[in-house]
Parts: sequence; C-alpha cells; structure tokens
Amino acid sequence: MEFIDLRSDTVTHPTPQMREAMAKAEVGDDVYGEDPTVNRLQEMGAAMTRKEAGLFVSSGTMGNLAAILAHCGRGDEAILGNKAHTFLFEAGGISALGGVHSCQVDNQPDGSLAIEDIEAAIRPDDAHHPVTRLIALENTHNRCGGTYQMPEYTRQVSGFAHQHGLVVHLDGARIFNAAVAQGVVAKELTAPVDSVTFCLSKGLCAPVGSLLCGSKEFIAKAHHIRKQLGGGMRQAGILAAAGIVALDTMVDRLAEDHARARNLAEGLKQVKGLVVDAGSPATNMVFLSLAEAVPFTAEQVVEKMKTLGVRISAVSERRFRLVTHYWIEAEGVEKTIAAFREVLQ
Ligand code: TLP
Repeated sequence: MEFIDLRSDTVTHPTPQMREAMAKAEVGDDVYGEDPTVNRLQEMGAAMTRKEAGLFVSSGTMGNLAAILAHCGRGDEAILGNKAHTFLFEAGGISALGGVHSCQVDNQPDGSLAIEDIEAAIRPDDAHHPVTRLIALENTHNRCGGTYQMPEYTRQVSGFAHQHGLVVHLDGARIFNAAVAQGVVAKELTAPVDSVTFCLSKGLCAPVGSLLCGSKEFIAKAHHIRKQLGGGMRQAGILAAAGIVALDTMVDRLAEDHARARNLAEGLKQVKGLVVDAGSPATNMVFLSLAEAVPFTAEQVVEKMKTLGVRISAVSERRFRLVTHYWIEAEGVEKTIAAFREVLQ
C-alpha cells in the first residue's frame, strides 16, 4: 500500500492467497442458490456462529438492514444504542426502507446497553405506542472505542429479551476481534442472539461482503429482503472464495493487530499534544484527542499527516480514530508515531 493507512480496517486489500482462490473459484448463479462457493461460505459462517443458516450479503450495512427488516414490521420499534453503527452510520435505512422506528438508549462506555435501560425502553401495550420488537447489540463496539462485551453479557441480554418476547440482533461486524481479544470462540458471543451480521471485508481482509446468520426460517425471510434490496448477486463465488480464505486464515492473526494497536497507543502517549483515551485500545482501534494547547483542528492534523504518508481519520473537531490491520506492520506504527511528533512539535 502506498500510504500507512490507519483510517479503517475497511481499507484492507485482499491477500495473495485470496486473489488466487478468487481466480480459481467454482461459481454458479447464486440467485438460484447454485453457487457452490457461496453455499460453502454460508455454511462455514453458520457453523462459526452456531446458527442454522447463513446469507452472503454485499456489506455489513445490508446485513444489519436485512436482519432488522426481517425481524420487524413497519411501525415496530428497535432498541438501539445511541452510538450504534446502525443508528449513526447506516443512512437511516431501517426507517427509510423498512418503516422501523428506533429508540436509542445510552451506550455504556464499554459499548453495552444496561439491562435496566433496555427494560425502561420497552413500550407498554397501548395503542399510542409503537410495538417493541428487537434489541440490537454491537460487538466490538466501534464508536465506544473498539470495546468488546463478554459472552455472559450477551447471554443475559438475550435471556432478558426472550422473556419479554423480543429478539436480539447482533451487529458483529468485528465479532472475531471481540472473540480473539478475550480468548473465546466467536460462537460463545453469537449463540445466544437470534441473528448476527459479521464482516469479511474489515480486519479479515476479504475485498467485499458480510454474512448474516440465524435460523433457517429467519434466513429465508432475509433472503427475500436481500432480493428486494437489489442485493441478489449472481456468480458471487468469486467474492465468496476470498471470504472462505478470510475465515480459514485471518481470524487468529487478529491478535497481531491488537498487539500493534497497543504499541501504537504506547508510542502516541509519549507524543506531546496527544491524549490517548484511557483504556484504549481494547482491540484494533486507538482513539485519541488533541491536547488543549494544540493550535490545530483534527482535520488540519489529518492533512499534515497525509503529506507525511500516513492516513488517519478525524472523528470530531479534536479527536481521531486509528485502526490497525493486516497491512500495518511494526514499521508503519513507528512511522505514524514519528509523523505525529513532526506535525505537533
Ligand atoms: N464501519 C466503518 C464506517 O462506516 C464507520 C468503519 O470504518 O469502521 N457495523 C459496524 C460496527 C461497522 O463499523 C461498520 C462499518 C458497519 C457495520 C457497516 O459495514 P459496511 O461498511 O460493510 O456496510
């Protein structure tokens, strides 16, 4: 890659092994369910999340959207965190396309939703109110700092939801980061929920695609919705082949990205003018801010860093997010620390 690109793990290119698998992929028409490579990927995803079935979708956004539309009807309400990706960054798709009303409860600093807050948000059985149907969790939690929640928490929320006749959808875009960070298998984090989306094209480096997993009945509904959204793909095995390599080879190595993120944070703490968030990083995201005395905005720093060959994201006026991934090596971490030092000295 030309730049040290820490803007996101979505910038990752496919690995040479993925490109080879893509070139050789057996394909068929997936709208007819006849692409053997897509079918294999969907089975792998279902097994890894302990679900009956999987559905290959073009993006995490489409996975979350199809899931919420499959679970909820028009005018139903979904409980989301106020910092949830689905609430903040998915273009309001659940409302625009599904007529689903959302109710936001505060995310806790670790990205979880407090059970008391969820309970308080459930609507009474009254014609004035929408009907509460769904609780959405996010693990790892992007805007809460790449933080992760534990299997016990997921079991608690799902148990509570089911007692109240609600379903739980998990935005597990980076579920394997959450699993690797706490030394558990992803299944432990996904088995309790009704549906889960996870992404192949973030830290796992596949070029395109996510998987939505759940019961056979739920996936049949989501399949129909994917078609309505224009997301039925044809010889998608070319893409799925990279996803299979991603699941086979890229999960365990995420620990390396977390270690690099820790090194990056340690180095940045020594740079005058930067304040790294306490506890950051939990996984592969480092969040940091400009100290008060710094006379630049985050955007100005982003531009200056770019001229030094390092790309980073400003997430607010004085705050940044830096994300490590497969294509960031130790040298890239050093170069980033040196570039910040040069910009802020
Ligand atoms: N997140 C992107 C941006 O949209 C912010 C990023 O760079 O992190 N859930 C979560 C938790 C995500 O972080 C993302 C992407 C998605 C869903 C959506 O995935 P895509 O981009 O595949 O639609």
